[in-house]
Amino acid sequence: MSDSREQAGNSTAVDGRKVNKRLDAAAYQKLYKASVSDNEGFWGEQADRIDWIKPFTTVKDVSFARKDLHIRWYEDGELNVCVNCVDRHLKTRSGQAAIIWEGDNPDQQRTISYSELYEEVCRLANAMEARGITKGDRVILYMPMVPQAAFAMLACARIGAVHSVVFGGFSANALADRIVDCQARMVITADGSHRGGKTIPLKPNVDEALKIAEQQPEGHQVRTVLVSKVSGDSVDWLDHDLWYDEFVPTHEAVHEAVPVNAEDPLFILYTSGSTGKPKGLQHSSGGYLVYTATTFSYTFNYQPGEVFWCAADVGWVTGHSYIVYGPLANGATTLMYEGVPTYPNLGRCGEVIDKHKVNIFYIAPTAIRTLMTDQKRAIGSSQRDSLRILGSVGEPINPGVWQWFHDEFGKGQCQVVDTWWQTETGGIMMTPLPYVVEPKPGAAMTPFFGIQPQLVDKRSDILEGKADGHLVILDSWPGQARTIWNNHERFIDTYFSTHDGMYFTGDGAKRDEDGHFWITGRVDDVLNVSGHRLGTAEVESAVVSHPKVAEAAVVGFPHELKGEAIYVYVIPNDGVVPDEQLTKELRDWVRKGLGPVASPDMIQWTHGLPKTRSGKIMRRILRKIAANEHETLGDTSTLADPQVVDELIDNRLNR
Ligand code: 6R9
Repeated sequence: MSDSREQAGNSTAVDGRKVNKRLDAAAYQKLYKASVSDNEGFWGEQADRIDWIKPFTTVKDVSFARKDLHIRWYEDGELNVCVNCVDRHLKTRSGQAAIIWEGDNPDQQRTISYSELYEEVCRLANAMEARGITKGDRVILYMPMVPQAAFAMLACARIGAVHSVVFGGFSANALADRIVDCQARMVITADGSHRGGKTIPLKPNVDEALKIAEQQPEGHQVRTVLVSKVSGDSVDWLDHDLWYDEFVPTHEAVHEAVPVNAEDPLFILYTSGSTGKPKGLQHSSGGYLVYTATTFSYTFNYQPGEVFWCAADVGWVTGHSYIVYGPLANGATTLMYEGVPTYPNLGRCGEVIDKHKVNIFYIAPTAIRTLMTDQKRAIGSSQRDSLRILGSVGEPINPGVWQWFHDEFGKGQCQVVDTWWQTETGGIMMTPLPYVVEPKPGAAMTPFFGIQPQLVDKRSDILEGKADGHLVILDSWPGQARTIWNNHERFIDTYFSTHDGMYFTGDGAKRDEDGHFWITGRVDDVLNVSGHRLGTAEVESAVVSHPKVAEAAVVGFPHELKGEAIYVYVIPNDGVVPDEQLTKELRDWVRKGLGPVASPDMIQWTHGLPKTRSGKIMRRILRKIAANEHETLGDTSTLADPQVVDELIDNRLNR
């Protein structure tokens, strides 16, 4: 199969500059078709992007059948992910910037070359081994957006330990759940983090999380907490605590990387589902790295020497795949930003782009919408002429927002890629490739090589042509999550039981007359608040755990900036008279339980909830009321007590 990877490609003039397109539309079509018809051939060839210690002999061994579900890629190959992201670049680009770090405070920055990255990671790997961490052990990272977060991910990969990054905005409770679920042996954290000019405590949350974990039946296995000095706040000190900045530098700056099998887990990342507690999606070493390296290279048309900025947090999958692994596997320069896009003012993104000559900028629609609240300030005095490609991820991008991003922020000089994918997919699954596929504002457009998306109806029948249905993927790809940590049954139930023999994404999508895909959003009970995934069930459990609450139902409603916001309907316990004070208390309770991202936007107290006679809450009705669309409620005849609906409408909060 002719892979365009090695083809020099002629440079052509697009967007007012000379670019190396690498592919044209016809070549894309041809390569896409070949990547599906000879899937193993395609992925076998892409695997050459990385160095293998022991070459694999089989590319793919997959079954999506419920009874025999397994996903294996390159299964007898051995590699080391860290060596691929760091060591192998030392020959050609040891002095090149691997990571450019930009502080929350605009006066702070640090550039880390590939050779410095090597030394930092080796010291930490040695330090972790000195504390007894070995291959297969789980390590929780609860970190600010500082270089040490990337060092820690890579050091885990170097010794074959499995990292699980927990977003710094999550609460002690959420952290405790994850520490217990994956039975972590070490936590790497910081005293606190800087975001938007404020300091946010992290170490105190770790202390509290470990206390909570101790009280659970399974207990916890954490023997070391490694604390990086970031905020300078004073913290309590316990026997298992060690300062990163004192302990790590005492170790050698060379380390012999541990070979791992392609299917050995690289990381576990927790994400919300429609029911129960967050699931720990387990990702592989070999397949994941091949997939992120390939998608990074094609989707962003990355050219050697360019600066790539993904403005996500490393606590999300986007940060894993496109701040750390995808860029570094390609020997790229990746920019890591500590703060929020709006601090100290709305012009910060443009300033950072000018300061570091960013060529490719990848961000979530929710952040773009915030910039659009004051377009003049967002543009500020920045020039942004270094920009060549703009990317969007995390939720559907409204066509008007796309247009502004392209016309104003990108000055009409950039290709915009709207990339659809999920924690479960490991990397980008659909996107218009730059210079190749003419984008339509708001559409994820076309599948990546080897990906076979399809639309099905509720009976799992495949829909042809122009259609609207559940989005499924028919066959595996190397970056696919392999299982849910410690719960393979749940993995099968969640993703492979709704539509037999297919991976169900949980999203709905449309295909237009040209065959292009438009993602319409979740079809399950998962909310997408500012690009963060939250299960309605998770928020409901947090609400009902309050001693004055009897029952609750949570739905999302459209929100101009956040995309989706949280609306909570609550029934108080008998004898409790809800007032403003209690509403505030409940909001704080949920924030404390799940973290600030889950803070309810609206809390409506009620005497009842619309239930069917079998006791199921009819969320469809609650969604309509929350969206102030009660005129179009639809059929309510199956409700046990239709009067409840009138009360809910009379007292609705979103008018
Ligand atoms: C990478 C990431 C996944 C869910 C996904 C979908 C939504 C992500 C999107 C998009 C429309 C896009 N989503 N990208 N919807 N267009 N370009 O976001 O992972 O946090 O697991 O969320 O986000 O609903 O199912 P994750």
